[in-house]
Amino acid sequence: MNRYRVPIVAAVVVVFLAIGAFLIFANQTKGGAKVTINATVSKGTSMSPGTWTAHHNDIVTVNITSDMDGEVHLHGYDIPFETKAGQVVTKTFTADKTGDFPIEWESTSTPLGHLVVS
Ligand SMILES: [Cu+2]
Repeated sequence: MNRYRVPIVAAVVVVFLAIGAFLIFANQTKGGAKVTINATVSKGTSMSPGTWTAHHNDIVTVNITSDMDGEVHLHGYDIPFETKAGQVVTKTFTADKTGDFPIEWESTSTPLGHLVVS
């Protein structure tokens, strides 16, 4: 028997374990990605897209364009977007809370959609 065989097999096993551990670790740390959401609000009554999605700890940038002045309010994160007709309002935040968070046209409490952080 080749006396180098055992160390070689051991080295191969170690490499495979390291790759496996890396892949498991990479999966567990999913999140932290940069996510951009471009939303359009019409007449303070509807929004497209109505559902915003992100993973836990993603860095979320939201660009909202409204055809009316007013406030779009993201509940849970409690972020107000003060819109001016025809202008883009941009806010960036870390999705550090999981759940389903309502988004509304604040002055009339009209539901526009929701943010889902999984
Ligand atoms: Cu509100």
